[in-house]
Amino acid sequence: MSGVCAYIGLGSNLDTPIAQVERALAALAMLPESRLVVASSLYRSDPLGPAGQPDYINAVAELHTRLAPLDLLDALQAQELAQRRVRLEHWGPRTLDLDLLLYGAMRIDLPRLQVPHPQMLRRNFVLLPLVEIAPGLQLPDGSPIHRHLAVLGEGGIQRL
Ligand code: A4P
Ligand code: MG
Repeated sequence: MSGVCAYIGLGSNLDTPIAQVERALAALAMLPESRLVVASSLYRSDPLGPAGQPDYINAVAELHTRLAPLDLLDALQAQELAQRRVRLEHWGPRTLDLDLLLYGAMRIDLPRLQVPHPQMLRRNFVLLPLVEIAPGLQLPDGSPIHRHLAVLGEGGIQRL
């Protein structure tokens, strides 16, 4: 399978988060017209957003896919639903969050889909697993991911 190299961010902080992330990775491996190339380690991270919520488990997966970006987003949202995601409040606790971080070097600015994911450069729980599996990766603007991670530092996150 060739196609485009896409990166997916996974996050969970409810209902056995490690199992939620592992189940989502298994589902990514089953996506049509796609191949799961590699998944990062799992990381435990301090919650960003409303206080008092449990720690998150985060990971990043590399997918080679022939799915168009919106079809891939549909598949990710279907999996969030399949894992009965509870969407109570913005940035609040959730059973599963799947973000399309990067889709090759494409930039997308649609109401339903912005790529690169608008928040990714502010989140070391995204960049650290991403650098683990793709240390030489660059953003569409040519800037190296590891440089963005160096700006944020590695506080509040622990590799399992
Ligand atoms: N959407 C647009 N672009 C994208 C994209 N690149 N990937 C749209 C995925 N979705 C994208 O998302 C709202 C809409 O974004 C979707 O309908 C989709 O069409 P959502 O996840 O349903 O909404 P939300 O939960 O209200 O907010 P948001 O901003 O998506 O939350 P985030 O950014 O996903 O953050 N702390 C730690 N430590 N670890 C975490 O993983 N995650 C969050 C959630 C907060 N704090 C966290 C973590
Ligand atoms: Mg999201």
